[in-house]
Amino acid sequence: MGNLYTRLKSLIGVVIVAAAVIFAGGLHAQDGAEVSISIKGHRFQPAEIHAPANKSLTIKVKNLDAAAIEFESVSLRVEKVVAPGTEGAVHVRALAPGKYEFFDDFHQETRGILVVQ
Ligand SMILES: [Cu+2]
Repeated sequence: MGNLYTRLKSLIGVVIVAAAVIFAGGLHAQDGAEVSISIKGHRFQPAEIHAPANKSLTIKVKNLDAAAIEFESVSLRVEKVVAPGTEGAVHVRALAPGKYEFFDDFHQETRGILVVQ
């Protein structure tokens, strides 16, 4: 029966590790919100993105165009160059509810809005 006890112990160990990983993953998800956006044909897709208030935010910007872009926002106080065919992550502080405009600083007609609520 010693063998069964050892196997049971290691099984419990595996379950505890799995539970810890799931728990840590859940905590991490609560740290901040994440939203994804693409640029294609010098347009943001979608042109309006939404995020929860009072949570730090990561905006993942995928540049599907052949030219570099610079994701920029005065009100969000961020700017980040994203090379063609790559994805950049823009980190934003926790925000009050409101609308925050952003644009591609290299192609200023390319504009979008972040709605925080
Ligand atoms: Cu700029």
